[in-house]
Amino acid sequence: MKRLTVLLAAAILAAGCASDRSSILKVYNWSDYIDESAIPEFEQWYQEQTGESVKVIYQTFDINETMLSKIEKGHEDYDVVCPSDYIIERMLASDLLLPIGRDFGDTPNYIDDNLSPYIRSCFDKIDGKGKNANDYAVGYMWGTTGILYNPKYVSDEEASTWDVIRNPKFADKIFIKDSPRDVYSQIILYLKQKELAEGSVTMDGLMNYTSDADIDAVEQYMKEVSALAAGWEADFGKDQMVQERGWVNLTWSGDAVWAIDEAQEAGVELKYVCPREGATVWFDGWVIPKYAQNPKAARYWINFLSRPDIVIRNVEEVGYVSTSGAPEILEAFTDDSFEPIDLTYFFGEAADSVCANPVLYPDKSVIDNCTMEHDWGENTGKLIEMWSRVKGDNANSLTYIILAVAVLAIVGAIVAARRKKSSRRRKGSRR
Ligand code: N2P
Repeated sequence: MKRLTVLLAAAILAAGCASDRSSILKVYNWSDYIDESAIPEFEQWYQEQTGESVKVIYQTFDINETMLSKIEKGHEDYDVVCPSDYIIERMLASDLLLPIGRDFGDTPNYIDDNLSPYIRSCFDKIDGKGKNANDYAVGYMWGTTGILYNPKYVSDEEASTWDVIRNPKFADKIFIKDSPRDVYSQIILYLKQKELAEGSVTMDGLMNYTSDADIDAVEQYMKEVSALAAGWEADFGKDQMVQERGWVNLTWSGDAVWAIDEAQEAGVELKYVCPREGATVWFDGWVIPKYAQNPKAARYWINFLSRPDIVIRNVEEVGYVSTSGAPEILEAFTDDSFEPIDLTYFFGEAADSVCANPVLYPDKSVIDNCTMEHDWGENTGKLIEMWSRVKGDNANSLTYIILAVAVLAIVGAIVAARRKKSSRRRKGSRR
């Protein structure tokens, strides 16, 4: 009888959950990648626009590959997810995405009204195996990968090459983004600089250098870096730089902007550069996985996040740059304290001399020395294995400290719990 009651309760609960699913939107985004007050605002806006209610369940990730493996396994029914360019390419090739329709009834289509033509043209270059990425993904934020450094310890000249991460002068002060694909791309650009200068390879071509010999060359290089590095970071590098525990950080431009602003308040100067050997430009975009249960709310979510006032709030909060090329955005980020730069590629012909933060919006000359990453297909596994070999070699001091603190905390908690228990027992036996 008891068992029957439990089964019945579970069935009622399951039925309740299933019917609730259409009023839930499951969002999977990078950590620190939104102004969180925009989430309840979306729920209210969705109700106003559609007359339907929705509750957002918001979860975050730090590494593309972690997110991808969840989606690939199909165990998670996220409605809207924010992968990077090469992952979008992979998802398209594996037929994991739904097209993003533009059916918004009377609600304006903020997506197509505002998306920068530059972003659209980059998405055109994503190889969707016959599908155009612009039909399956909408840009969110974008930026470059480069070097964040502290000029008190590292000169501009030293920071102008990727090789700064292998400079013994900065031992134990170097943080590397734990993003195998991004790091590999920069190191292959560095290692092949001679061939690039001679014109026997192109930057674009190098993004497909996945032979065992190339992977081996990057592995050997990264093992030297590993011996010097203070840590691999998915998100904490920016804090380490602000606190001057790190002097060099191979990172994304958005983290750099956040760190530069934060450091300035603490009286610390930080700078960011895309090294002279060339760098990569990346794009994160919203996609709707084919296991989504609420594609309608997902579509509205993407539209809402493309609305200029929401874009500005998100950019101000997270430090990354929106893919929106709307005039409101150009106006909001024009700032006379900066030198004029050429942003025609992003905002159109009139933007040939705009005073804007060049870390947020790189000058056209920087973008001309950047390339995009692509999916490695079945070779991805080789890269991931190489990366864990490189990281495995580096049990650095920070790792040891974190491990030691964790072990001490666990042991302390166990000892405290035992003491409490035995003192309770003693009191009990006295009564
Ligand atoms: C922000 C993560 C940014 C992702 N925490 C860059 N692809």
